[in-house]
Amino acid sequence: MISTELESLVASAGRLEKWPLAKLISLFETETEESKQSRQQVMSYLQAQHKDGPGGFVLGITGTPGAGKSSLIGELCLSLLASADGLSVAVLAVDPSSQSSGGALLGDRTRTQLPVSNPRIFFRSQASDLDLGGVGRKTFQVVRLLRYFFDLVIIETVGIGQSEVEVKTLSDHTVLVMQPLAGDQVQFMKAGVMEVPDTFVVNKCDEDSLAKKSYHLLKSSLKLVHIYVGAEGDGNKQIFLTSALKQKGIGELADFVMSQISLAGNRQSLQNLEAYYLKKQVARVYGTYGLAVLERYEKSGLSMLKTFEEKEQAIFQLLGAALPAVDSYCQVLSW
Ligand SMILES: Nc1nc2c(ncn2[C@@H]2O[C@H](COP(=O)(O)OP(=O)(O)OP(=O)(O)O)[C@@H](O)[C@H]2O)c(=O)[nH]1
Ligand SMILES: [Mg+2]
Repeated sequence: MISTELESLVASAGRLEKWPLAKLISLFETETEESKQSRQQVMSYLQAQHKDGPGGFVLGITGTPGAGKSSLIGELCLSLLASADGLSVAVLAVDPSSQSSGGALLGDRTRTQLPVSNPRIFFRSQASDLDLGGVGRKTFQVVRLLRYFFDLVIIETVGIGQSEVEVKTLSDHTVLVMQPLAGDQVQFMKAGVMEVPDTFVVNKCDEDSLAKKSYHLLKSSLKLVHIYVGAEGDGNKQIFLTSALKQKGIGELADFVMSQISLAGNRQSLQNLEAYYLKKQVARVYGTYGLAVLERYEKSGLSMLKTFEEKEQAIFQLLGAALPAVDSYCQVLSW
């Protein structure tokens, strides 16, 4: 059962009202007992309302620091809002946490030029978890919520190795944004990172000659690692050349994003995503032992539980229950 207060918050968020959305997101980012209970109520309610799952398409945008991700997202949103009638977009910018203070710089709020007063767009900045590089638990929680309210959820994260893989698990489509290539970046491509993105964008192609050169250099570099660029299909990937500064190539990228949104079966299921994060949570606290217990429990009863929160609570209760047994065993040994 959902409380009346939460029900009205969800209804207002469903109308894309900014303050209720922000309040709900905060509930999903906080790890208190109370917020967990509220989260469970909200998720059960939303799941009951959306029998076919959430409709939102998740676009992950990653890339090296300063490649122009925020600027590009700003331009892309403007183009999407202008061309797609009624499309609603949420942007979740995951800032790298500052190591010294543990807080986020939240610089993206000022850099992304989003028409934030537009009722069809919502922007949220989030500090990344220190232990996980680019995206983490909080990002997962917020993305699974936003997918119920928005047609498109864009995640911006700085690409630093592992985070590309993380953002890919959260996203239905992943885009790697880079700057026009220099020779040393070709080396970086061999590190296995290039297999991760579905699509490549070379931003800062302010001049056409630079755009052409970048396209050919990237295409031939990708070929070296057996990634082929060309028309869609046959496992080919695409390269887009953009300039956020001069608004070049943005319309093409927006059209491509719209085509991805409209492709049926192009969304990963929320269940898979939740199962992945449950495993991750368990492994983080209890390691391989926890994973072994989870695997057995999944076969016997965990799958009967409906929400991620119920499952999380049940497995952690079970794993925690083993500790008193260990204590009594140790006591027996010490006698
Ligand atoms: N010349 C040129 N500069 C650009 C372009 N896009 C972004 N910039 C500039 O590049 C710098 C970084 O842009 P951001 O959009 O903040 O890049 P980012 O990838 O989001 O940066 P982080 O989030 O800090 O990793 C800013 O000074 C932008 O003005 C472009 O198309 N051409
Ligand atoms: Mg940025």
